[in-house]
Amino acid sequence: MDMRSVVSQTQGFAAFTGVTKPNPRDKFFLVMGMTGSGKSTFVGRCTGEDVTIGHGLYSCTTSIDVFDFQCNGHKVYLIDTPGFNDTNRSDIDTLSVLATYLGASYANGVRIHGILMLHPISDNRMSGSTMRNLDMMRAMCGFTSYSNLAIATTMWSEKSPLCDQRESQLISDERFFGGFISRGAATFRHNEKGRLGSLEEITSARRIVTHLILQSQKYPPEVLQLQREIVNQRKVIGETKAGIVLAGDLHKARQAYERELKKLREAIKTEIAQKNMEHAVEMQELKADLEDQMRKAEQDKRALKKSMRDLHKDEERAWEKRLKVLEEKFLEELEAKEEELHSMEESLAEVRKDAAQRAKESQKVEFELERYEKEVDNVRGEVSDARNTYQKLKGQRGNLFNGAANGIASGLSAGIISGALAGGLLCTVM
Ligand SMILES: Nc1nc2c(ncn2[C@@H]2O[C@H](COP(=O)(O)OP(=O)(O)O)[C@@H](O)[C@H]2O)c(=O)[nH]1
Ligand SMILES: [Mg+2]
Repeated sequence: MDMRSVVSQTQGFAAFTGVTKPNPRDKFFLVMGMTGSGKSTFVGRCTGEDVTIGHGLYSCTTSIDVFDFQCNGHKVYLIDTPGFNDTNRSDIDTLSVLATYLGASYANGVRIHGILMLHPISDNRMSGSTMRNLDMMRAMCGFTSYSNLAIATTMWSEKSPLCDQRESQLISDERFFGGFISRGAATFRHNEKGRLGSLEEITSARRIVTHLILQSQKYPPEVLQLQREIVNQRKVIGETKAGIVLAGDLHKARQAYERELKKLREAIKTEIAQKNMEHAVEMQELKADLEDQMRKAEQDKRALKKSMRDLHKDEERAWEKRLKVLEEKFLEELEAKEEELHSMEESLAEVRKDAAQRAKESQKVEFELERYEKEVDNVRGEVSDARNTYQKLKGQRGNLFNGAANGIASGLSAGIISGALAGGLLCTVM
């Protein structure tokens, strides 16, 4: 990752969380969908950065990344979010991360202008993960109109004859896309014929983003139900609509684990009584696995009790660590670039000296010298840009990177206060 993307992602994040004031023309679009549905690829195609290989700055831990680019005269921020089917993270943790950032962003006056939901058409498990992601989407948004939602199916290159049939089912079924479509959502086949990296892929991504921009001009942004619940109503995660869906599942899972554990304990006793030690050991292992899952479920149960303030503290700690790494990385890159510049300047001085002796005879030498001087100038500009950006951001909040983290916390209360002044909203979060 180069310096420019470090800076631009940090700036994007600061804009999304309301640390820096966005321009009224700026558009914030959430990108949602299952893990593996092509979200990061889509975002990368819009910005021209490879966000899947390098990964976003924050994605390894928070899984929310903000990227911006220009589209039809608007600065568009795409917010890449984690899906509710991640094997490395519980759905409750995913919801918590979303609630933290969407809450902070809303409290600081930033509005979500549209949502893009991606769905891999190649996915044939249309019940489990798909259903879960759609349920969460509904519960998090709770909109009356979904005119600012675009649903795009991806992975058409892996098309099978079943895909068309699957698409019709998704579109017509109220439990899948049908419910959103009847309330104004539009559907797209993203990159239908093209391959990854093709021009068609870029065109298709831009077409979808353009649709969202146009819709956002016709329909004012609605506040997400999750944002209202967590900020205005000061609910804990488990009390939000989305949290209730997850809590229900968690309860069922815990009951099932308990039943299984009870059965296993009895079976182990019987095996031991019958001296079937090999069997007993196998069952002990199974029991240990179940106990582990039970512990995780207990952890999730505790997570449901977290409020915006708790989430904030958790996230702030994580941020501080992450941002420190980030700053180091940035400075390391800057140092390397400065070193490169230094050696280029040295060799330029040599070449100049050398050329001065021969210049009069040869135009070619002069031309080459000019070219090299331009090259050095470019690097000089790059270093000075990076230094300036760093200073500017650092100055903005005392310290660039800590500023973004602290800004979420301090801005949250500030946002609520200004919200109270503007709309007679009387509530304090922090
Ligand atoms: N064939 C095909 N592969 C895709 C498409 N979009 C993404 N992929 C691949 O699917 C995988 C998951 O994509 P990624 O963008 O990381 O999904 P995310 O988890 O939603 O961010 C990657 O290997 C991508 O290269 C697409 O439209 N067609
Ligand atoms: Mg991704």
